[in-house]
This record gives sequence, C-alpha cells and structure tokens, in this order.
Amino acid sequence: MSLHIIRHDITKMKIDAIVNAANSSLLGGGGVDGAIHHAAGPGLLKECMTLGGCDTGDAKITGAYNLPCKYVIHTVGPVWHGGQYGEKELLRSCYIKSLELAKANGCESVAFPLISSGVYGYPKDQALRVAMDAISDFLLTWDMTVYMVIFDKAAVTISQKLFSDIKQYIDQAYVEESEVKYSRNRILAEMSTSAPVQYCKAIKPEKSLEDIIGEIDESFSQMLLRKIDELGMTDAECYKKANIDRKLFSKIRGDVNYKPSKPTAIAFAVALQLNLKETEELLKKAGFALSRSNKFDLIIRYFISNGNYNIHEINEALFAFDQNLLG
Ligand code: AR6
Repeated sequence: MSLHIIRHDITKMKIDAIVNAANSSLLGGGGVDGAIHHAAGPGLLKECMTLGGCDTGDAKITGAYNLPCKYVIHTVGPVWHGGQYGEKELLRSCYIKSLELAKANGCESVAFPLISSGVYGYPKDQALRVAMDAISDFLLTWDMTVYMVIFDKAAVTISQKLFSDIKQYIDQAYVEESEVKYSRNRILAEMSTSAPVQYCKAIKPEKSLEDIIGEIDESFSQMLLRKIDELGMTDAECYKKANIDRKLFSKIRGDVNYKPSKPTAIAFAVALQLNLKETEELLKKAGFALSRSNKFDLIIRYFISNGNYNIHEINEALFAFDQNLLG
C-alpha cells in the first residue's frame, strides 16, 4: 500500500488498472483519452459503446485490449468553471469511485492521470491536491499501490506560493552556507600564518573496544518502535502516514539492525511528527544527516520547521523540485 507520484506515459504501464480521463459519452476524445484508445485498439471503443455513457464524478470499467494493463477504468472529471460549481467534490468522487471499482475487481495496483487538468481546465496544483487527498483517504482503509502519473513536467505545479517559499528557503540556506565557508576559509588562512601547532602525546583509551561496542546506542528500528509506543500510535497508523509498505515495515520491525534508506528514515520522522532535532537523531541512527547544502535536505527542513507533516504535500514539493520522494 502506498501512493507514488511518477512521470510516465500511462498507456505504457504494466499494472492492474489504468484510469482514463474520459468524457460522458465514453466514446473517446483527445488528451489521455485519445492516447489510451489509440494504444488499446478498436476493441476498447466497441466495449465502451455498450456502456451507455457515464455521469460526471462516476466511473466504469472495461478490458484493456492491446494495453499492457488488465483493466481500464473510465471516469469523467468535471469541467472547471471557476470552482464554485461543485468541481472539487466531483473530482474527488472520480478518484474514490475509480478506486472502489478497482477494489471490487481485485486490482492491487492502479494508475491515475491528473484528471480534469487538461482540456477540462482544472488548475493543476488544485487538481493534484484533490487527487492526493482523495487517494490517501482511500488508502487509510484499503491496501493498494496507487500511482499518480504526471505526463509532462509542467503538469506538476505545487501552489505558486509554496514553490516560491521553498525556493526562497533554499536560496537563503545556500547564501548562509557560502558565508560559513567564507569565514571558515578566513580562519584557516589566519591559522596558517600563526604559531605552529603543538602536538600532544597519544592518549591511552580508558575502555576496551569490546566495552565500547557493548555500550552501543539504541538502533534505528529500536528508536522507531519506541517512538511509536510513546506516541500511542499503532504500527499501521505509522507506516501508512509514512507512505511505507506494510512488508517493509515488518522487515524493519523484525530486524534490530535494519538500515533504511534516507528517504525511508525521513518518511518515519514525518509520520511520527518529530521536530528537527529528533529527526536528526533518528537519521543519525541510520547513518544519515540533514545538511544545509542540498535541495532534498532543505525541502525536508522547510516542511518540518513549518510543522507540516503531510507526506504527500512534501512529496509533491520534492517532485516539483526534481528530488527523490519519501516512502
Ligand atoms: N499519460 C499520462 N497522462 C497524460 C497522457 C498520458 N499518455 N496524456 C495526457 N496526459 P486530459 P481532462 C495528462 O485533457 O482535462 C478528452 O478529450 C495531461 O497532461 O486528457 O480530464 C476527453 O475525452 C493532463 O495533465 O483530460 C474529455 O473530453 C491530464 O492527462 C476531456 O479530454 C488530463 O488531461 C477530458 O479532459
């Protein structure tokens, strides 16, 4: 179970079901609808002709014909009229109805295009928000792997304000970093002209290596499980909030020395709503740190220091800045 944003052509995806952004006739059109019919071949249109159309906000399922997936779920998004005409509810309904159909047909993996965000004119940042919220709500109660497929880079736009806030945060951190480097270089330059360094005698360690290893700190998985208990969370609440697969979570639970990837470790910090200091502590357990000199780390810092722990919003921002995603 997890939700991923990926850049891809949906017609090429080898999964259980892909969703088509259709119109109410279900008889084909342009955009992703045209691409799906083209790749599926005439059999798809023939089956669609038997369905009697589809209401806005509703969904219907067909076979996939020449496509590499098993099913096509056709949903009809709302046309954008400014946002006061129930567009949001209708768009949300497209995602929920499509996911329910997928569930009823035993699908374990589904891919969505950004419905309504092309010909139907829904603002892309808002369309993505509705999509991510609807899908993540559904995933709270049902296990499935869901992909939000973004066709062209321009289609992913987090809100302009968020984008410029993060950009400013990154730029500011880069400025601070170069100031630190500058003063460090100055100190080094001054040191090289001052008195020679005094060497001291090697100090004999007081503890044996065995003793030191015996005092090894709590591991990543121990700290994670302790935090989950302290917060009174269930395991499922935690891995769902972290956008982490149940299987991966069981692996971590069962292996005291499990070494997660950095995005996985951060995903847990976000799920546990750790502050920056605690996040650094958890990351350190897995051998990682949050630096001030790369975009990925700065975006994470930005969200954590603003108390925003919505993993999907963080992933949207990471995606918009071309970074690896969490979870
Ligand atoms: N894979 C993934 N996404 C795609 C692909 C692709 N191959 N091709 C386009 N997109 P649109 P709508 C993205 O216009 O706004 C049709 O004529 C595209 O970049 O296909 O719901 C129907 O028949 C955009 O972000 O769908 C309806 O009449 C997104 O898919 C009407 O358009 C949706 O754009 C539906 O309009």
